[in-house]
Amino acid sequence: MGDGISREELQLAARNHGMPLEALAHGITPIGLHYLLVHYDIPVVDPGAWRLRLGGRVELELAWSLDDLRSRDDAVTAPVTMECAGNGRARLEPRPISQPWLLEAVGNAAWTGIPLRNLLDEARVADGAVEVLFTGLDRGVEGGVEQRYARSLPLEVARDGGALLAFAMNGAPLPPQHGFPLRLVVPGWYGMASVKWLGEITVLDAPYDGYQNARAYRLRASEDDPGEPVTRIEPRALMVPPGIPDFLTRRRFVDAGLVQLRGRAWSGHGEIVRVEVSADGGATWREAEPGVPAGPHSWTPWTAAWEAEPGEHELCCRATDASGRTQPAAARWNAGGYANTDVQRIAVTVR
Ligand SMILES: Nc1nc2c(c(=O)[nH]1)N[C@H]1C(S)=C(S)[C@@H](COP(=O)(O)O)O[C@H]1N2
Ligand SMILES: [Mo]
Repeated sequence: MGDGISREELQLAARNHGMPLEALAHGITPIGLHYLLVHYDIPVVDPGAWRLRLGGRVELELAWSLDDLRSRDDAVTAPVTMECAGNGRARLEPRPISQPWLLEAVGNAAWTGIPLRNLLDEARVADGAVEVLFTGLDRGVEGGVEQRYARSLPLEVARDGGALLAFAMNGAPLPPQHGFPLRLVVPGWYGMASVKWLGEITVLDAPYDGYQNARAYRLRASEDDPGEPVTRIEPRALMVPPGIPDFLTRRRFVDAGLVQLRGRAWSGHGEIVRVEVSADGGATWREAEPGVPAGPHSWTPWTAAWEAEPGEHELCCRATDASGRTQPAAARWNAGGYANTDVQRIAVTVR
């Protein structure tokens, strides 16, 4: 794994950083530690000139300034666990060439904004509507197609899925890299749905066939398989790597005795019902103790006591959600490298 990382992959990895796994200790991820994924360039947006436009299959076309949105009295704040669909991609063999995430493309921020549903209701969605399209202000070329980053959601998800139009992150104005002045946050869905630098919302009467829905973000067995769309987050548990790291390999050194393992687990398919840990590379498992999440879309903290005996160990953890989904021992390959949730493995020397 990791062999032959190309200059292009390194270039992406240097722009788009992950959350260092020790930051799993923070229930709310500090802004600078939240992972970051930007397909093109971070746009520079003039907040005075900016407007959010809502049109398409609606009875009233509406527009709001940033002040309009910020001065409304229906803003809510919710902690939402966001994870990139490509998290785990660089663990696949062969490695699909894109942003080479290992395990760290996750964060849990407190987002403040207006429920999307309220704005859709004000514009009155017309008969025949099936999807809602969200178009960002960022532009680029991807797969040979020049585009603004844009993604659609099924109408029922847009209306009833708890989506927010967020203008603040952890109580501060959205920073440029996370979507200033306004972004969508879709709880439970992989990060690609949460369009940043939002410019327009368009209610559609036919499924969107643009690049980010029809070509990217599909689970494909091969490049020419049309595949299935990537939607909700598969369950995953991660642990704070215990002890201290070796600088280069990041192997851990832990003192013998009782070690309190801790981490977070999340899923977009239902609440976390079980977290298990293994100290022998997944040969035997035992139950960890899940705690209480800060909200319905916020990750679940967990702890597990480990009696560390001198020698070499491989620590693992895995989550199971209320839908019965769990994590595989071995990676599941697909051409885009999406939704790979094979269990975390941490090499530990106990001394
Ligand atoms: N406009 C726009 N929105 C976007 C993206 C983008 O490149 N442009 N990246 C998406 C992807 S793939 C992810 S995983 C999340 C990352 O959000 P974050 O950088 O705030 O963590 O934003 C999504 N929204
Ligand atoms: Mo992503």
